[in-house]
Amino acid sequence: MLELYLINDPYVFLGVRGDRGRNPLSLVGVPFDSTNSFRSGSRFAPMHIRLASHSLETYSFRSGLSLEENPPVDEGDVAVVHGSAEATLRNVSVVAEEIFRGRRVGFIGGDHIITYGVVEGLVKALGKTPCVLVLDAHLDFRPDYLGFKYSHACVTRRVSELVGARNIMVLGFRAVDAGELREARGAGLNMINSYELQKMTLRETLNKVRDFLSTCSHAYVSLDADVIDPAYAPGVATPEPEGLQPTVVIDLITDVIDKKTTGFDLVEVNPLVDPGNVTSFLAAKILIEISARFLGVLKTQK
Ligand SMILES: [Mn+2]
Repeated sequence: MLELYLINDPYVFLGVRGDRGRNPLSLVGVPFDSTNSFRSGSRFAPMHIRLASHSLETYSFRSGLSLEENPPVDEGDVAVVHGSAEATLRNVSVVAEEIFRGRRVGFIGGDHIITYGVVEGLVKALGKTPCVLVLDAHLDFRPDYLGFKYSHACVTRRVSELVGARNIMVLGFRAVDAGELREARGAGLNMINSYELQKMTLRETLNKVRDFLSTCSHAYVSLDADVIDPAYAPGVATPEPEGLQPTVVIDLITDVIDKKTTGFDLVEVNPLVDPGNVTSFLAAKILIEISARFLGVLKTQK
C-alpha cells in the first residue's frame, strides 16, 4: 500500500537514507502547494531543504547528540495531486496512518493544509485524539477561504474538527481577521499571540505549553515557518512581520518534545522566493535539532 503513495526525491535528508532500527523518526515530504493564496512554490521545499541539509553539520548542542551515525529515515515524498487538495489529503492521510503505526514522523510541506491529512491519519493510527501545538503567524481559523474549505488559510479550523479546538494551542500568531479571532475564542482554542509570547520568558511559555499538553496522552507539533520573523525566514508563502527569532522557536519545540510526541510538520517554506536559500537552510537546521531531540528522548526511554 505504502509504495503506491511514496516516491523518491532526487535528494535525501543529510545525504543518507537512515536505518529504521537505529532512529525512531521518519521524514516524509509532501510537495503540494495548490491551496496557497498568495505565492506558490512550497512544493519545492522538501527538495531544497534536503539539499540544504547536505551542507550542515549534524551535531546538536541542545541534545548533545550527533545524527551522523543515526540519521532520521527519509521515506521520500507522498504522491500528491496538484490542483486537488482533497485527493492529496487522502494520500497524505493513508501514508500518515501507516507510518505512525510504530514510527515517529516529521512531514515536510508543502503548504499548511497538509497538516489536516497528517492529523487525520494520526487520529486513525492512535484511535484517539492528540493535542496539537501549532506555531504560525496566522490563526488559520476561518470556516472557509473564499468558499474553499481545504485552504491553507483554514487549516487550524479543519484540524479543530478532527481533535476539538480545546485540544489545540496556537503560538506566535499576529495575523488574524477579527471574526476568526472571535470564533476561535468562542470555540475555546488555546492561544498565545506573538506580542504576548515575546514579552514572556521561555520558561513561562514552556510552563503554559506543558500545562496544555498535560491534558493529552499524545501530542503533535505543526510548525509553519512563517511564525519566524521574515528577517530570518523570508522564503515563505505569506510572510508576516513581527515574528519570533529562530533560536526561540527551536528551543521551544525541542524542549516540548517528549516521549508522548508522535510527530511534527514543517510547512510553508517557499524556495522560489528565498534569497540565498536562507529559509531552506534554517528549515534544515530545525529538522536536525528536532531529529536529535527525538533520538535523545526515545533513546533514554529504553
Ligand atoms: Mn501561516
